Amino acid sequence: MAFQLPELPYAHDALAQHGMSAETLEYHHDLHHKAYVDNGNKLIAGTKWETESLESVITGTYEAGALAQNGIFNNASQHWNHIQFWEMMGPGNASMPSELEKAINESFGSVASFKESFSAAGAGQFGSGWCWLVKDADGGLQVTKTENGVNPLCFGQTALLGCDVWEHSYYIDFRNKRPAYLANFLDNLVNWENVASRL
Ligand code: MN3
Repeated sequence: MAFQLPELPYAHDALAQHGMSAETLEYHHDLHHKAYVDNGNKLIAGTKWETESLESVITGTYEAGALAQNGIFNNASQHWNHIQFWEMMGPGNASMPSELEKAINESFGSVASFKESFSAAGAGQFGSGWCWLVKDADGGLQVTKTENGVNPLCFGQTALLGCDVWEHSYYIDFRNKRPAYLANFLDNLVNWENVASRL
């Protein structure tokens, strides 16, 4: 089915006081995310993917190591990643629900240790990509990082939290300071209620 750019779940300036400016969201949502939608729609037109769900397009076109050649995968996965990303943030500064805190403590020892691991994954992703908190098929949580648009769906994992570490996500507000962007994301931008709802 044709990809559609969703509205942001909050106003463009709603996250500004939490470290993500309206200008960043204007570029990132209105231009970058829209481009993945538009390019994806052009590429799936007339193919068997046109009638498939977004998730099926992603898992059906993923080929490890063949990303640069795979325009349908790249645009479909980035479309899905950004839908999740917008929902995973919020202006409400939601505190972490206890069931999520318990699951994080069980897998990482503490919330602080989880944050350290997540930030290290994001800072250590060479070039464009994402860092994630995922739930494995066996129910355990782990932190991962992926290149370009690759996401947890490719590995049969559930994405609980993801952070976009492409430069377009942080360069306006944080310039080249990706670790500062990641720290601000975890401390001020994450909607922990949304993350818990994905458990
Ligand atoms: Mn992006």
